[in-house]
Amino acid sequence: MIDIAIFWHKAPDTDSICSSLIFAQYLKNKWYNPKVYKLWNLNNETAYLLNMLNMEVPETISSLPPWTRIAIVDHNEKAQTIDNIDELELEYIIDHHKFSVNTNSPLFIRAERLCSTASVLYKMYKENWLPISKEIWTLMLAAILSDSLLFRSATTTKEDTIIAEELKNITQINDFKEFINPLFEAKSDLWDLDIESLIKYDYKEFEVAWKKLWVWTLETVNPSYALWRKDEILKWLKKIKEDSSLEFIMLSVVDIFWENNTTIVLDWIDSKIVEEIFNTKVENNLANLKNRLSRKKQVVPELTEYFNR
Ligand SMILES: [Mn+2]
Repeated sequence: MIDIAIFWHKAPDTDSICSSLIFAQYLKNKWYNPKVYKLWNLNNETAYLLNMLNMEVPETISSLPPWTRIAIVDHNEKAQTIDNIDELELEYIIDHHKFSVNTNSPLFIRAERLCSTASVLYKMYKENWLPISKEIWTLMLAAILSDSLLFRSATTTKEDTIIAEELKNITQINDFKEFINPLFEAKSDLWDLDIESLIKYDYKEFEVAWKKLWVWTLETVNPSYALWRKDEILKWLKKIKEDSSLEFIMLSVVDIFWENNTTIVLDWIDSKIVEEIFNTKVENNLANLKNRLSRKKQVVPELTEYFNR
């Protein structure tokens, strides 16, 4: 019988999915019988990875029966998780983001300031002397390389690079670039996406001082795929901002090869905010945020501070 459900955040990235699968194995070692679900479709990068490793794609859900015991991975904000979270028994949070969670009962929380949730899980396995299969080692490495954008992101720590070196020895994947580039390419393959899927590829909703902010990041080796559809994107941003009563919305197109962030900004109100916070100019709805590759470290903290004022 399944006794605990594990899932990752809406609009998932590779770290969140790998980490859910890695944590499922961890809980099995602790005599649980977990099942991993997804709340959203996989992006092309993760689909490519699971296919490469011959791993099953988890079933999609939007809610679970009341009192189901759950573990949430790579997120902790209500806006990003399963719809009926308040009816469920939250037992575990494994994460590496800022915290804004209120819980009704005691639970296990493990979060560290590392580049990926997979790095946190690597340490948990080591500390507990748990056995790990080759597949799980590979998922860990993929998640670390993906979330750190091959160590280019400002979230990367010394510890992450040491963990990656240890994983290199174990997996015998010696050329990180050769291993991760096809994944980055797969993620950047946005031609066939309709505009709604494109802009919802990796959005995150935040609530600051009762205001709703949506911050998108589209990591790609081909930023032109998104930028040449700017007008269509702006129409959607407008619609979403109105429909969801948002205070602020932005979409960062992050060039992971040249390490540059071009952000699409909707209106003059948002433009003023972006200009003030990031010390830049918005022209034709575009702002150059330079090498701000990391949403969690170089974008969200500034926004949070601004809206808390
Ligand atoms: Mn992550």
